[in-house]
Amino acid sequence: MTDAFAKIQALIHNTEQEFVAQLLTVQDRQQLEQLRILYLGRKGRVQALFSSLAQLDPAERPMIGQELNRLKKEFEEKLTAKLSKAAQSAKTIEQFDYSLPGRSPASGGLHPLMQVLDEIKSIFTSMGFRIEEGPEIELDYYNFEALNIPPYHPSRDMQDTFYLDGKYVLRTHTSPVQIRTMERQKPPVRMIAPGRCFRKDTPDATHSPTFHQVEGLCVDRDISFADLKGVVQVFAQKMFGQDVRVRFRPSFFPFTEPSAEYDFSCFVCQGKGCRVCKGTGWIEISGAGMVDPAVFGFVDYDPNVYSGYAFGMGVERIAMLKYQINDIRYFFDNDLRFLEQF
Ligand code: FA5
Repeated sequence: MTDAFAKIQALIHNTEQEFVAQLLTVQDRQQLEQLRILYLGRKGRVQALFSSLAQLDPAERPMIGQELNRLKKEFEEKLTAKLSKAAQSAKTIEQFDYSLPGRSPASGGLHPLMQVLDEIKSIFTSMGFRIEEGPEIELDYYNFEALNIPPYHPSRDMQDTFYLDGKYVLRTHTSPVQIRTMERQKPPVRMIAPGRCFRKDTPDATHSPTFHQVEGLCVDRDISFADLKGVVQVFAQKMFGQDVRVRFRPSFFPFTEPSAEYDFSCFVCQGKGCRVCKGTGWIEISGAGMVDPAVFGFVDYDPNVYSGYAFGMGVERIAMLKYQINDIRYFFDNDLRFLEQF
């Protein structure tokens, strides 16, 4: 083997390695064309190797010639493969229409009941009420006893609930938060307590076994029933506009004296009477009354100094009025066709 033979073999080896390395760094069709010219062009590196065949011993030429043909073929194939790959990705890019409007991600929203609760909270806080909370799994003591409902009292029947054991119940109303707040705080008290309640009620258009209430409590010197009526009237008008009518009816709750229930005029029939208002023209919204002095006894407030009013409104009933929904069960079916409207 001559020196020239060894030298050209080393050159072929290096050229091949450099080509492969450079091909890897090529980014686009233009660079690919430059690489093709550099190696396979008329004045390219493969052609230069062919020209150096003349320096070889004639017996050595066929072997190197074959080697160079193999190299040329390999470069051509590799360049073609890379070119078709580049063409394909360019096509993918061209097929994408950048002028199309973007797809906005589906965003969640607040449940209509939560929206109504937020509105109720903001109306009451604007009137100086603070927001309090209490547990949904409540002690019998707070849910009943401290509200002047002893174990034997028949009014327990109206709020039958789910008992967890002798001591705990799923709270039937938000009124226990009255007691918890008064235990913690001396008068004056002005608070609302929104939250979930549970009863063994058979579902119908206006009743659900799980529902929400907003409790209200105001205790100070010289608080009268007129204050209660004024606050309820302002709330009704802020929530439903000037035309809504409010009526108070006498009622009974062991923890208020005197007690009342108040209704708002029915949205469906404007007070004429329909299925939703059960023919009465009114929808019952809330129980209310003046805090019974016996309740003050449980929290150590002096009934000779302080008086107060309390109410417990049904949030679903308010939402039904607000959005003209004629069946409470829609709120709990979890049907997106309903929920997405809010
Ligand atoms: C009470 O729950 C008393 N705690 C309210 C109260 C508070 C009176 C403070 C006095 C002082 P009542 O059981 O009437 O009262 O319920 C109050 C309101 O909750 C009802 O007017 C109604 O709007 C709503 N409500 C009651 N039960 C259900 C139910 N099953 N489904 C939907 N809403 C209900």
